[in-house]
Amino acid sequence: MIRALIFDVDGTLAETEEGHRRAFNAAFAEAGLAWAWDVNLYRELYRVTGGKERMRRYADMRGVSAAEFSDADIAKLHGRKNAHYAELVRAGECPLRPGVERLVRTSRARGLRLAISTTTSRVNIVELVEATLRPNGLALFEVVVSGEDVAAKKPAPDAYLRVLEALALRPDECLAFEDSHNGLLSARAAGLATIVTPSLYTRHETFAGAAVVLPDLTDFDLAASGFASEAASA
Ligand code: XBP
Ligand code: MG
Repeated sequence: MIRALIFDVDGTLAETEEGHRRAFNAAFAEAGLAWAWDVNLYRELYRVTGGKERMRRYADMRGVSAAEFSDADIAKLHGRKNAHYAELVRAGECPLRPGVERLVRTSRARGLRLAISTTTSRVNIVELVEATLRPNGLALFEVVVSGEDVAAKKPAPDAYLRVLEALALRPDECLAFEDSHNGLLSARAAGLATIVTPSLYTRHETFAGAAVVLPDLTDFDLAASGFASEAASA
């Protein structure tokens, strides 16, 4: 019996990665760094989950040492990147993906519990959800676990395990929604059946182990998908 739906954020709720990429570039330019991430490079860097970790990987690729570019430098730059990202989100540049709002609202209305499990920063979750699921979008989600709340980001299962613990539900009582290979690995490692809707930066990835892979959530119907749920029996 499915009692809760657990959503990834970036790429799943909304097509956000172009927003993140542009925001990184804006922060780099503002800091006087001659760094610019194009789409192809970002696709490669995207395999590293977490914006700070992604910057560290890029510094390593360029042979820039931790002494020259410290964790404090990264944290400062990441804060500016998130500020630029917030501006883009507020300007409507990262709309929800098709079918997301319908699924979120109908599921809630039918008594399913909703949660978020993501590696992105909490501030980015708040900005996105409040800008796209008006009014009070965040209140729709009973549990929100961000990258800052866990020791290990996806593909580790930590973010999903934390959500399950907070919901006090077993994995077989929840469904995960993901867009990426790393997200799928994370959800599966937590024991969750996972619906995958590949996004702009993950379309080339493989999704072995997914319950189903769909272009988006437009036609997703929990009752018709074969998962028994509180909503279906309501
Ligand atoms: C996607 C990520 C994030 C974002 C950037 O996470 O890997 O790092 O690209 O966000 P998910 P931050 O799909 O799990 O939401 O800069 O805040 O890390
Ligand atoms: Mg994602």
